[in-house]
Amino acid sequence: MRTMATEERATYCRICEPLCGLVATVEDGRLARLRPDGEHPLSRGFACPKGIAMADVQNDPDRVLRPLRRHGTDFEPVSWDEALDDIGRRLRRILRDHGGPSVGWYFGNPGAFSYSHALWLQGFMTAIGSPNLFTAGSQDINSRFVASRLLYGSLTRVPIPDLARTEFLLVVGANPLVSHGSAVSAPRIRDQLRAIVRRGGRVVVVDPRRSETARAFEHLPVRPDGDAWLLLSLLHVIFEEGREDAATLQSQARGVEALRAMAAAHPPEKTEDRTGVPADTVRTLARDLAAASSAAVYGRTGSCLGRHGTLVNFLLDALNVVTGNLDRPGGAVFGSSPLGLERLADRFGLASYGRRRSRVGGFPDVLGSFPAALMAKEITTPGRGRLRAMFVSAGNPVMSVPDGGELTAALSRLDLFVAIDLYVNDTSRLADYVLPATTFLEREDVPVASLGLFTTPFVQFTEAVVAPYGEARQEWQIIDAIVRRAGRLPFVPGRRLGRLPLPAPERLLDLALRLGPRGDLFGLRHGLSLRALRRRPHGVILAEHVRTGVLRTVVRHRDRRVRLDPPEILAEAARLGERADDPAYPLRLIGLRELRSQNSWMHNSATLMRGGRTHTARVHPADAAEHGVEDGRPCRITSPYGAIELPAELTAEVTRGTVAVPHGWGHHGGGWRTANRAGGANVNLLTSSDPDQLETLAGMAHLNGVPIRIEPAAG
Ligand SMILES: Nc1nc2c(c(=O)[nH]1)N[C@H]1C(S)=C(S)[C@@H](COP(=O)(O)OP(=O)(O)OC[C@H]3O[C@@H](n4cnc5c(=O)[nH]c(N)nc54)[C@H](O)[C@@H]3O)O[C@H]1N2
Ligand SMILES: Nc1nc2c(c(=O)[nH]1)N[C@H]1C(S)=C(S)[C@@H](COP(=O)(O)OP(=O)(O)OC[C@H]3O[C@@H](n4cnc5c(=O)[nH]c(N)nc54)[C@H](O)[C@@H]3O)O[C@H]1N2
Ligand code: SF4
Ligand SMILES: [Mo]
Repeated sequence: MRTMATEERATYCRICEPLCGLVATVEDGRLARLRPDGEHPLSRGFACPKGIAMADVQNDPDRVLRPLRRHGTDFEPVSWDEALDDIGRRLRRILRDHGGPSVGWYFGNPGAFSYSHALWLQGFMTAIGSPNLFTAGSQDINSRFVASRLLYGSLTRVPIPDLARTEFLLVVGANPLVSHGSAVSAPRIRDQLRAIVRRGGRVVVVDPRRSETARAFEHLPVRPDGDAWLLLSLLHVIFEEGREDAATLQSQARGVEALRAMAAAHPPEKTEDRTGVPADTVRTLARDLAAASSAAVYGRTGSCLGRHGTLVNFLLDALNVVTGNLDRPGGAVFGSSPLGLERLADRFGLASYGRRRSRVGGFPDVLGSFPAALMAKEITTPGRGRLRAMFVSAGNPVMSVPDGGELTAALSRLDLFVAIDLYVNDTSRLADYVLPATTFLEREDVPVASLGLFTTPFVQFTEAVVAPYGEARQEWQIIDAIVRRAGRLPFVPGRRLGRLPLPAPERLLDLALRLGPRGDLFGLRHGLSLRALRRRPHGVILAEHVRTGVLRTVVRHRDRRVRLDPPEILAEAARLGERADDPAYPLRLIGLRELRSQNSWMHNSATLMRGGRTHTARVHPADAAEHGVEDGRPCRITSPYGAIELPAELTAEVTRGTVAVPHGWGHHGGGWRTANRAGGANVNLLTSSDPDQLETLAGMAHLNGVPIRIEPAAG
């Protein structure tokens, strides 16, 4: 009888941003199960249901494990060589006939958790000479990056709340008890928030929905998209009552007079209509915030996806500066990557903003990418630079980008469409080829994108815990092979590097670690190297707290001061409220994240779908009564751009006038059978890809606060 080889291997989860430690049990080369890692120094035995259920994805019989080629309306398996040869040949022809810009790439959210995927993708774009990169960022966080660019002169410096030391956390549009924290990496974030209250501090949650986080702490309901007015009114009160930290402002910032003037126009009594927040409440909150011994103002998708996302993010940080809470213990602080990435990005011109303009709509690039909402029109609008070929890796833009219907039609018209994914999803089902990617459990990694966002500075390297199943390959290998088949070489991205071919990712990582701010400088001092990280499989805490007093090294403006009067922001503030409300659409649609979903991609897990989960629209009982909508009955939601039908779930957790619907449901036609059976509707049939509807400064999709009406569904 054969004995089974069973092994336990420490790794970390790469589904969402806390990156919790996991232990994988591997039996004969297959993943048997995942459990939380009790020895992980930050997550200390915590993992959420999604992390554990990654085992379902790993072992999913619906996973794509061989290259698939379109065959009529279906797919047939082909060998890697057949797939790559054909893709290379077609790509070469398209490049010859139409040039680099006719080739586009959409890079989805899970790609951001891989240390090698984004780098090779940049190498690909550089090699073929195309500016047409699109990412999930324009549906997620680009407004935050642009705000940082305007404030600090650097797109990639995003302040994080100093959770361990703050006495007052003001959360504007985030639900960390469900999302587990975003644009911040803080394992066990629930415990961290509770600890604030336990030591006598406060957590106040500004949200149109009484979210899980709002319920656990203090809730301040706001009208969807009312945040700009609310934040301006908070600043108004602080300035009017002389509660600003004048000394800190003097030393840290410039342009405060313009900010003061902007806020002066928005007393809380005047903004009540926009925010739904009583003026007295705003005044009290402003005083409490200014009086707190330390405070951090923090926002996430609820503050990024409205009509004025960049302005709102700017104002969040402005509040931190004005109350003297930027770059100090317990305030909003700047982490730094042990890879020295911030400096590298600046030096090599990788963190660009507005260096190029999109062909359609003339939007500035953000970190070298254009608004994904424009993809469909870039494919269908005639003229030079029209997209003829698209690659989609780790994404499902038909479900995640505005106007999924328009995108479905456009993607079907391409000369070449290649998807790199774990599944055939609603997007990749339209492709000529679906190429099988490894899961994160099948690749080595380091959390490059999160290293500067840990509230406790931390780094972890993991090996792959299982070898790739079937014929799955890592994205960098796939991209490398495609570039070479197209007759080019993948170059190190960046403007000032000349043409350096990319070495293997582990080699690059080791270099960056060793030459980075905590590196061993190849033995010149005690410090980090890949070898050192390999010896610490549960990860390494690098410091107890994020360093403060670093602002002058963070800010890239010549005078090293935070800029509170960027002309882009003043212009945006002047545009506030320009759009008249159409009485035909009296309600506002917002998003919602669920504990057992991850955007569109974990609905095929039996464990997560247990209990007959369904997709619903949460409607306030009074709004339902007014529009004749009944609990549990199908209701029709109509926006100026489309309509969907979903069962209504009546609940007073949403404020009056607000309807909340999760995104990422309504799968059909893909290869994930459980997901297809789950039903629901694609909420992004209600959102708009019209360039006029995108946020001006960052080209962000408008996904929260979308005007809608509801009525009972016919029949
Ligand atoms: N379980 C789970 N976790 C996830 C994900 C998931 O799908 N499921 N997705 C991951 C991803 S990709 C991301 S980007 C993060 C996002 O992380 P978060 O932003 O923390 O997640 P959300 O739950 O979307 O929280 C946004 C909150 O903003 C509120 N909101 C909506 N509109 C407005 C508004 O106009 N103003 C204000 N003030 N609030 C508003 C919503 O009601 C919601 O409670 O979560 C990550 N984590
Ligand atoms: N209306 C509305 N729309 C939204 C949002 C919202 O709040 N409201 N949120 C937005 C946000 S914040 C985000 S991040 C986007 C997400 O949007 P996307 O990134 O476009 O889509 P996901 O649903 O995350 O799908 C990810 C795909 O990657 C695949 N995948 C998973 N792991 C890997 C891997 O390691 N390699 C490869 N190659 N593939 C992998 C999955 O199978 C899945 O098909 O949605 C956005 N869309
Ligand atoms: S919270 Fe996020 S990182 Fe942690 S186990 Fe869950 S999905 Fe993974
Ligand atoms: Mo996201």
